[in-house]
Amino acid sequence: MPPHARSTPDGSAASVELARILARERPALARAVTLLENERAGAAELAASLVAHCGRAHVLGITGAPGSGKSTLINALLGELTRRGRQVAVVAVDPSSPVSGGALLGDRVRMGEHGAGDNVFIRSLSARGHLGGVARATGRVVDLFDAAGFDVVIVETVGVGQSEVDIGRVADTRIVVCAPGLGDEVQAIKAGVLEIADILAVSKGDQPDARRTLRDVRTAAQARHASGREPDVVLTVATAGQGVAELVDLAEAHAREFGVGRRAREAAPRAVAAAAPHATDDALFEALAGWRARGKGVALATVVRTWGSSPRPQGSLLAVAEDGAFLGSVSGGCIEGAVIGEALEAIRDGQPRMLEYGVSDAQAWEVGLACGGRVQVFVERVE
Ligand SMILES: Nc1nc2c(ncn2[C@@H]2O[C@H](COP(=O)(O)OP(=O)(O)O)[C@@H](O)[C@H]2O)c(=O)[nH]1
Ligand SMILES: [Mg+2]
Repeated sequence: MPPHARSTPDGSAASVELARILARERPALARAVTLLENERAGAAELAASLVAHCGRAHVLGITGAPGSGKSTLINALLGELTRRGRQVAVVAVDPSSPVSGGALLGDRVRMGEHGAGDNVFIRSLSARGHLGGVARATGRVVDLFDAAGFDVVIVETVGVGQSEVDIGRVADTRIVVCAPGLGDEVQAIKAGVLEIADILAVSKGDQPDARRTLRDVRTAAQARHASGREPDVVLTVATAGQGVAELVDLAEAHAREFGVGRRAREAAPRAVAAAAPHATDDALFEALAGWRARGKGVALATVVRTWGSSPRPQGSLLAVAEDGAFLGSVSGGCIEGAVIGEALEAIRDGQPRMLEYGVSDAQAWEVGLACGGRVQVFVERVE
């Protein structure tokens, strides 16, 4: 049983659903994407509860101008990655097209070849409503697939500056696709693509202009050498599967060198930074009272028992508001995400819960209690 589910023995609908997600049950994944994409009630809580399970997937960002061959390349990558035994999820983001639109339908048909397999899960996201929605939904859906245990999560976005999704934020390895001709390569360089690319893939290598484009892109990549890491360059013919294994090799080498879990790494220090300045109990209760006065639901987490080298003593407090604001600390930052997720659920369902995390427990690795020790935390809604 996934650890998170075990820590909520109340068997609430949300914890059952989370258990199904962690078990990578496809209907649960599909429901979760829809919930997150449409920001329905419960989306923020689900997102918060996923965080503790994230950080293992290799997130590949694939970006480039429309028509540059991203979807075709992803289709080829799916073949190569599954041959290598990887479980792969794809999030295709195209804010300019509705889900049923031609471009995305085309994406689905091409990528659909692999969609039926248990090792591949593909979803398209589109902008619905307000600005910022796609970016937030994309990050959350990537977390969902990461938490569900996919080894690789591929995010397809339209070229730099044309998408509100900042691929540099989301992806561990950023692949920029440059198609031959049309001055795309020059455009790409102008658009600052070189600054974000870890790997430059010159697509449609079977086209007459491809060699020249490859030369131009190589020259541009070398020029960046002075200002940072020189991006790798690879020529691909996705329609014939050429250069695809090499691209996967380069991506995997990049992950080995720079690690994965960029999103998780960015989120974790935030949690630590916010939690670390030990709020005095007075300050914490003052904040709690302030949130309640503004009509927000609130919960309080209390460390009730510690073993070994737990970084926070018994009686340490963490206050959480329904919008995700929090103050205080129950650990060195390593289980705050999980506890906040539980607190949000407690605010919603009113059920108090006792949680346990620790190195002597099978859960330890799952919750990333890198700071050691073992801890029991009681979480309750404050009325
Ligand atoms: N000749 C050739 N055409 C390709 C190749 N890869 C993609 N295409 C074509 O380029 C067009 C755009 O591809 P698509 O993958 O939809 O581009 P995206 O908009 O970047 O996702 C399609 O007509 C593809 O068939 C390739 O390796 N060689
Ligand atoms: Mg596409």
